[in-house]
Amino acid sequence: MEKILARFDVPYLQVLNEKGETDKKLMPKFSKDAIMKMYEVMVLTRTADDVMLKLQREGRMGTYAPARGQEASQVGSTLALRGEDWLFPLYRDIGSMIIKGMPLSLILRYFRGDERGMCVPRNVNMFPTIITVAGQCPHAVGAAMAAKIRSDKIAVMCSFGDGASSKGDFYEAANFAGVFHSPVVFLCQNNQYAISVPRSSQSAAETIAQKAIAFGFPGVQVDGNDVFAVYKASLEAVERARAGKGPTLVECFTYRMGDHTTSDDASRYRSREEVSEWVKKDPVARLEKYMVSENVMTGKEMKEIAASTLNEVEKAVKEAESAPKQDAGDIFRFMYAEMPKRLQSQRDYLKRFEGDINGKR
Ligand SMILES: Cc1ncc(C[n+]2csc(CCOP(=O)(O)OP(=O)(O)O)c2C)c(N)n1
Repeated sequence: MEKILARFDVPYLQVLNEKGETDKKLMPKFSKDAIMKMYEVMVLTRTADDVMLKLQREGRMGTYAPARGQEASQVGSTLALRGEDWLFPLYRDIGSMIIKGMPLSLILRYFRGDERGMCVPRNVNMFPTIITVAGQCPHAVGAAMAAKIRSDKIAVMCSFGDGASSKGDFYEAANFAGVFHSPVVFLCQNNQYAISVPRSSQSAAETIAQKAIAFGFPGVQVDGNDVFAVYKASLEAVERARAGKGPTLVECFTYRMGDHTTSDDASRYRSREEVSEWVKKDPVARLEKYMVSENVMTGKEMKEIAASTLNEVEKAVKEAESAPKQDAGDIFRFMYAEMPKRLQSQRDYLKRFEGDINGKR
């Protein structure tokens, strides 16, 4: 006997195309203010990104992972969350962190090497950003499982990259999430590269979204440079989670326009032609085209937003740079409520060199 046991679909969603035109049937209901807010945070993310790159080149910032090109994926997804929902971000997620309420000055401090920058304020339901690729996936699912046990009607969003989708941490987390029907949204920002490894070498699967099927929950691929589509798919996933219907994988098909980090040179592994094809799909420019044609905002208002966001970023930079110098012991302080002996001795060892660290000797 031979028969087909199951068939699966992997949907794709685009609402706003490269010309700035929307599919009216799919367009979510947004007020003019909501669209303006979306745009403002996307511009703030891009401005902060540009400023941080310059600061790094001037020696005023540590290694930084730019978000340029991924603003729609970050802003559209996190906007679907409420205050009580949790976000587990990755290092590149400044747009998501801003939306979740993380003060920009703290984000800047973190990338300046100040551990206190990731001491997330109590009223912000976000875990500190994690550098270990995919390490946030089990944490996020654990939090979602806990929420379910406590009957908290919340959703947890786990943000990660295409490279992270090849890690065991992701598979283990996704498996648990499926089995325990956890209220989690796996938000994969497929920016086409994991440092120099292209998506084609990352996985033989046609989409990352389809990986969800193996774990027993739905996956959808969205145009990650279309803030409306990202929002729509993320909101559906978040509402499914809150309603007790389990996890969803949302793959945002996007592009990292800049280098992987300030220590990378992307021109060594990808062509100018490839980058310029993606520049045509720029998420910020696309939203601008829409806003102008739909009379949501004028060019003059856009210029005002550019000036006010630059102002906001400069204020945050001043705040970050004028923070009191950190104690060398701080890198240990935020790890455990009670510091284990092993860490105490490492801290004491480091403290002996503190003068050197702060340039006092
Ligand atoms: C466990 C682990 N292995 C390797 C690294 C080094 N590393 C940092 S970022 C990165 C690529 C991650 O790519 P992806 O998940 O696609 O996210 P992206 O950086 O492109 O946003 C690697 C290999 C790391 N931080 N953690």
